Amino acid sequence: MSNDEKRPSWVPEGGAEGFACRVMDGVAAGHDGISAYKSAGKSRKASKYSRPKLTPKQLAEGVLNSDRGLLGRAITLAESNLPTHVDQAQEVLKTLLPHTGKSMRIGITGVPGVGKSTFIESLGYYLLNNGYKVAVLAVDPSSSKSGGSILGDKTRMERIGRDERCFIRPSPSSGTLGGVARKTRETMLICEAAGFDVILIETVGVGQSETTVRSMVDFFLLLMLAGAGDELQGIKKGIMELADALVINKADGDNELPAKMARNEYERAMHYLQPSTEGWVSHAFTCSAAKDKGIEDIWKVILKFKEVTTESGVFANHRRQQNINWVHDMVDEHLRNLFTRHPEIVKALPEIEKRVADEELPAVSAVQKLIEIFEQ
Ligand SMILES: Nc1nc2c(ncn2[C@@H]2O[C@H](COP(=O)(O)OP(=O)(O)O)[C@@H](O)[C@H]2O)c(=O)[nH]1
Ligand SMILES: [Mg+2]
Repeated sequence: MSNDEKRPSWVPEGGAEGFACRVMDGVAAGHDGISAYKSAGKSRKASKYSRPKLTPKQLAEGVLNSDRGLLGRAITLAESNLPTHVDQAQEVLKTLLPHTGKSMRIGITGVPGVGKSTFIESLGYYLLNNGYKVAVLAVDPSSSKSGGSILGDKTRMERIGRDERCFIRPSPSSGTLGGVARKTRETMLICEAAGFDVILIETVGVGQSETTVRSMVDFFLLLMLAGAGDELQGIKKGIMELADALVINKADGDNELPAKMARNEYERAMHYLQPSTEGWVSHAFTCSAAKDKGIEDIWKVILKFKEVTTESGVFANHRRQQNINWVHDMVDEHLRNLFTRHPEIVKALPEIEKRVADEELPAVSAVQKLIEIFEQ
């Protein structure tokens, strides 16, 4: 299989050797799924069937040495649901854990079309030019349905995707938000161990994914548009309270003035909101991701945030609490899976649901019945 077959369709023609993003094989095709990956310029002729099996120790060493090929393989292993792979991935992670935690973890949310991918590319470009190594991840539980979209808009990441110091990984495309979140967290840790200084996580601004991403990052940024309509206000308040900064994007051309006005309006509104992070007052800004305007100021805000919260101890506390919450989330997820996949529950549930819907059976009794079946 040629290396080109593994290239996403949006790789620019010609001169794409250094292009950092490749489409990985699905897990079912082989756990590390990058048989045709060119590592360090060496072409591997062998198919995935003859690819040497690596021990977790070798994978971890590769990650620590910033070997991009092995980084990809370690992540693919962490994304696998096969029990043997889960065990191996845990071993890799255990070795890597002492080398994690040094990056700045930033979540970016906002409705589709607001410019998240463009913003990430603009900020990523700025960071690369300032000597940072940047990893871009995505949490998009819907991406399996939409056929594995890469960060929503595939054409957006060209400028940074070519850079060797940048690593872009699409959302793991499987199942529940909880499953996607676990994999993204582990990917984030693997990227940190590989030496990336800034992790940017894009999430679709729908459903529960904001809260999930908020729970894995240090700084959470909400992108918005000027004049997006009052019907959105209800949703915005809840999400606004999660944000450490609110940025009105597309402040360019005719939209510059409305964006500034919106900024002032949101700035006022934010006085009445709970702060997202203790000891930090969130503010509103404008930027144009497409024109690279206002990006540096936002990075300065992020640096200030880090300084203030590190000083106060909130930064470290926040991460400790996130680790604890992570365990609870995974227990919840695991128990829910045990429950919903239990053969007797699968059998009994439709009838019990029907009786509850028909008001024959009170909800509490239904729960008692289900738990009884589960515990038998
Ligand atoms: N005028 C203008 N257009 C932008 C800006 N940022 C993004 N866009 C455009 O908005 C559309 C959606 O951007 P995208 O980054 O894919 O949004 P996402 O769905 O939030 O990731 C694209 O057509 C972008 O070119 C900006 O700052 N100014
Ligand atoms: Mg996008």
